[in-house]
Amino acid sequence: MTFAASPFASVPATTLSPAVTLTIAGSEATGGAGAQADLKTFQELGTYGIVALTCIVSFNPKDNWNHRFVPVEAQVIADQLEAIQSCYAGDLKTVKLGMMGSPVTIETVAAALEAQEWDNIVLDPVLICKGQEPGHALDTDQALKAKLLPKATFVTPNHFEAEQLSGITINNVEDLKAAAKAIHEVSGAAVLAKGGVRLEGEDAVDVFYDGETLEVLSAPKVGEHAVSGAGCTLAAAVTAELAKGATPLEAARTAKQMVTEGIKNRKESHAPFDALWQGGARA
Ligand code: PXL
Repeated sequence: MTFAASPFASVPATTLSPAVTLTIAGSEATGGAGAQADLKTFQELGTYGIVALTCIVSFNPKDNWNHRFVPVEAQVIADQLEAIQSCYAGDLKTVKLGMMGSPVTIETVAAALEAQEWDNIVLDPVLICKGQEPGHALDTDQALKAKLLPKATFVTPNHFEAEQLSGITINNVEDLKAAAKAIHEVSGAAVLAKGGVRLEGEDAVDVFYDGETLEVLSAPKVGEHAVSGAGCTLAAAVTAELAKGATPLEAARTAKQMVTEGIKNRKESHAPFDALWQGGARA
């Protein structure tokens, strides 16, 4: 039996049993970002998607759509991961790390990661969440850098996160390249640093660097506004492609293409931002 290949599948999902992909991430209730975006991406790219929830984010329409954030108790995160890792032992080799939200969550996740071998640990270094208390957010950022960044095999910082992780101010593509290199030096991971709509110019430009290959991935900007779920979808698509056996560079190219199509075919709502649709290439 074969599965119909998604238009993005640089590596077609032709095996009987789909590759398993886990996201350890937060719920974003409106479905644009977080675990919901990850699962839709996994499905679209033909992997078997699983979620362990770290927190629940509910935008607040009465307060400028700021984030209401509720962490999932550490023991409940550990329980989810115990169930998942026992269920798919031997099969589960690829994980995506999304929003963690607290130092204790990061410690819990780091311990679960250490309980087994991984082929791919894709870290979307979600550093801030609007609505979190600043002191708490800083502790979370430090824990993420200390405990998860060193475990990552692939990191996908956005403009802000790339500045924070590299210490470099990013105003143009050359700065983005320098930041990608610096983040590779500290983590050893392949890096896909996202300029997105934040850098001036006609194109949304991202930089891939894995210690050997430096590649600028570029696509014409679709509007000038960031779309909800673009970062989550990009990292989830990298995760799915790696799980199917793509190289990091192939995975990055496929992910960029999927995000571009998803933004072109985005979903409007009453929120002041649109959300990427993972089925964009089917539209
Ligand atoms: O896009 C970053 C992100 C990740 N995870 C969750 C979120 C958001 C942004 O809203 O809510 C759960």
